[in-house]
Amino acid sequence: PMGPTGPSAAEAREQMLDIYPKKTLRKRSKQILVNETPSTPAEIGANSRTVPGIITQRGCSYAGCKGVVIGPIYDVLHITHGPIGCGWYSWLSRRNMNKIRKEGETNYLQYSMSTDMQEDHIVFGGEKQLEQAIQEAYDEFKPKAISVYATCPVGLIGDDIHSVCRKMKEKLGINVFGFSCEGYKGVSQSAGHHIANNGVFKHMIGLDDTPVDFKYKINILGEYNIGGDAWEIDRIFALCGIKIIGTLSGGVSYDDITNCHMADLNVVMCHRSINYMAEMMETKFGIPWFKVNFIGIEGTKKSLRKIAQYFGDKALIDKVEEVIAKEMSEVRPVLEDVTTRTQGKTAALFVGGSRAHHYQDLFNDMGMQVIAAGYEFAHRDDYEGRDVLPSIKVDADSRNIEELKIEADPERYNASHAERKKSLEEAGFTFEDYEGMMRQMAKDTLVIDDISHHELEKLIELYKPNVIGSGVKDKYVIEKMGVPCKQLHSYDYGGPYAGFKGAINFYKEIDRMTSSKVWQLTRAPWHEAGDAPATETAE
Ligand code: CFM
Repeated sequence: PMGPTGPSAAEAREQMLDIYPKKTLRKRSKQILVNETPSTPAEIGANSRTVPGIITQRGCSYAGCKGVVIGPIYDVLHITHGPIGCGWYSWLSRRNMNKIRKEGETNYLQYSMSTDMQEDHIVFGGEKQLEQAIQEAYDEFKPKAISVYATCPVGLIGDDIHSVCRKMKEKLGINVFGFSCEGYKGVSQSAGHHIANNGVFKHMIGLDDTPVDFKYKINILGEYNIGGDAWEIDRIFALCGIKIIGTLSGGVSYDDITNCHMADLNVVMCHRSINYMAEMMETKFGIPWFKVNFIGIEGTKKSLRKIAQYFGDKALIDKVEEVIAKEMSEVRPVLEDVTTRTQGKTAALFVGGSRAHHYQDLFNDMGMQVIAAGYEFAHRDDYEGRDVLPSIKVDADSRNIEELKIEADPERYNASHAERKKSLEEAGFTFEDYEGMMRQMAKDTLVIDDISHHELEKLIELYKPNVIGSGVKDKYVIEKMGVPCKQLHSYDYGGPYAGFKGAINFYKEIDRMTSSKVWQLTRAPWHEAGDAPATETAE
């Protein structure tokens, strides 16, 4: 049996699938797996279209492009070309935190800019409106750069946002570029990440060749400063004496991004959203990259040590050990105290494309058992490990997004980085140890891709986990069923949870949530109304 009480994972799986009609059943069967042999994970059906009618947690391509990857760059002026809803709902709804870091910079993120497309534009075209919006935004704010995002109707009526951007770039003498990230492209926000990476690479990376005078300089890719995570990572790196040129894209400015190809190394935090960028920067500039994880103390320690080993200097290796020892002296007593209450409790995690994996480390630190987990939109490699990539023939997203053809830039390709990479590899240094979620999970746990509300309710009914990590689309359903929910996208109002101080915050928060008696007193509205609980009506 899985967890302290409840049926076996196989039985739970049957009960979740039970309700579906034949075609849906066939599809969902591939996406709900019992983790049998963690060393060689089974093939999971991931990154495929959600069956219409199922309540999914997923977002759209526009959300992945504007909302996730580019939107957080604080001094680029972001304009949504479309009806007002897309601009409105993506206005500060992700907790990527920002503050101006250099004099003379501006933070535009408190504004929501949209062309407010109307029926006229749908019928006669919206390019003039877009041109006018760019002009108006420029006159008002004089930004360094303006980016334009296409929403679904833009693609349907065929507005050419790129030619408008080119025209305005020439006219205004600033950088203006567009993203064809219409919401319907791909099967989730994952396609939007890819479109965003291509655009950032094409229009921003490599524009400023000013050398950065620092011994160890790196970029962190796939860290979006949710709840201040990037600032905790900055703090740790500053203690170690490592310079972060660009964090893509958390708390970052336009100038940082145009200059970040001057780094010696890229480390990748969220592989799902930005692996494309790491590969392109390696091809063009010769900057090596590897995967890191600053969620959980084990991951943080391992990642810091790996970076120090990469540079190979004894002084840096010692410094990193000193920082780890000092930080751990603060983490240890909190963890010991918290574990007396959290040991043996259970959790389930359903988040995005990397956190459902990364956050398992924090729960494991506290002696908690993750009984079920799944991503919303990750691909097979995020579940099964990067070594499955050669066997994935058609990527659902790649049908919609053209791969950029990147070549080495002979003038700026840093051959010394490439040589260093080669010699480190020969000495046994592993660059790509990206194992995926399933190998880390215990036998007989459930792995559920793109979980539906029905499946989630079943899971709660059968196991009543002590806490569920998820997002706002399910938070209140979960809590009405008497289980506390920690939002792992926004962190509710908490955080940071990365690094050492972040781990302390997380332990205390989960201890507070799982020790509270209030959840046992919860009576959902449907109980009061005399209705059967939702989990029963679903049957
Ligand atoms: Fe990467 Fe993210 Fe995530 Fe993601 Fe996201 Fe996010 Fe996420 Mo929400 S980039 S894949 S598209 S770690 S917004 S900061 S929390 S779903 S798990």
